[in-house]
Amino acid sequence: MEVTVIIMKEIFNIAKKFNLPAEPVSMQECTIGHINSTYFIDCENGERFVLQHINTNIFKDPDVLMNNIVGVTSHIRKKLEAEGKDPLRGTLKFYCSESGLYYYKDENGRCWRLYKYVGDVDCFLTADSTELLERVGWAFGHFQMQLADYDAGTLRETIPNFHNTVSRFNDFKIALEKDAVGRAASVPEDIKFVLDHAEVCSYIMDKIKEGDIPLRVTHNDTKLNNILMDHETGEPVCIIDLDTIMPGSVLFDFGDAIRFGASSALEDETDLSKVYMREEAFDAFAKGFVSGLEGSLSETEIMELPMGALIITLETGIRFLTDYLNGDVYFRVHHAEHNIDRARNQFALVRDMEKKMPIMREIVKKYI
Ligand code: GN1
Ligand code: MG
Repeated sequence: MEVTVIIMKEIFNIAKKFNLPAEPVSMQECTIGHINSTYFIDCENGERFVLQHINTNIFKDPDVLMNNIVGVTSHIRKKLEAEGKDPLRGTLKFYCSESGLYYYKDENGRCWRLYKYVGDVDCFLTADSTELLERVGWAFGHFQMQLADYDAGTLRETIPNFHNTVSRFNDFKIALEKDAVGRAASVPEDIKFVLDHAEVCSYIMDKIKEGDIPLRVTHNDTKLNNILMDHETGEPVCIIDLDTIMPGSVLFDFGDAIRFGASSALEDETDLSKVYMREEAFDAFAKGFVSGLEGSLSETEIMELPMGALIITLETGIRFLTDYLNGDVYFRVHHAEHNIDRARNQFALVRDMEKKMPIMREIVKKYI
């Protein structure tokens, strides 16, 4: 039997543990995403599901992970139902496995989960249209509003210190000291870039500690491709990739969305002359985001949005560089230089944001 047939059979057997309504007949692997492995499963009755292998090296406790996700999606589902909207489109529906849990542990100890595929949607890796970015911004802002009354006390941290840039910097220092795979000597400029930015790493954490920036329930991974848009109307439908929903700052979600969606290039573009922050994209996203939050942001939060973008971009670059130094143990890479390429790309974006900080501040001022 061909390897792909064996894999398909194995994947189907795992999917069947979730009491599928009909026999699975075909499967397609989704290659986007640096952490989990994702498969689309088509059943004989025409229904489609998404099966994911949870990366438990990273999400160490699948019970905590799925409790957060099921809690949050149930909360959103109730709101959608009350508003007369289709909950099967507006949020993800996860299925219990035969064990009664929202994941299945196979005989090799691997954990899997299954949810219903949301159809007739588009998912973008880049966005030229400012109109699209304004809608995406609105949707991520609205998502925080949907969770504004969610009991944050029931949420557990799936990855502790996820957006604690200071602790990301410390992890980088440890990786540098260990130099586990002997790569440090080959990337002196990138290392210097991070060391030169040591002080700014505490910017958001200090504001949170001082009480200037409140904690909210945040998504924490607001990449453009984590939102599904209606294929017909172009309206935002559903926010996906809910693994890192935790208490956090609005600056994290805004920042991560800008570093990805307002960049002129993909995250791993190696021609750095092509990498810059598009002001008009920043403006459109900021406009949508603030309006999605329906006046609930403080003036300080709005004025700090540009620094949120800079810090999260810097943090992501630090994480890529750290993983490069550690020997590519965290992010999925497609070639040996992938993590260093990504890190340089993020640092190029940081440099551009540093230059454009006054412009970004002028932009957000309009939305106070
Ligand atoms: C990872 O799930 P995915 O691949 O979209 C990472 C994010 C990074 C992103 C960089 C749990 O996201 O934090 O911003 O890669 N997710 C986790 O592209 O670490
Ligand atoms: Mg993710």
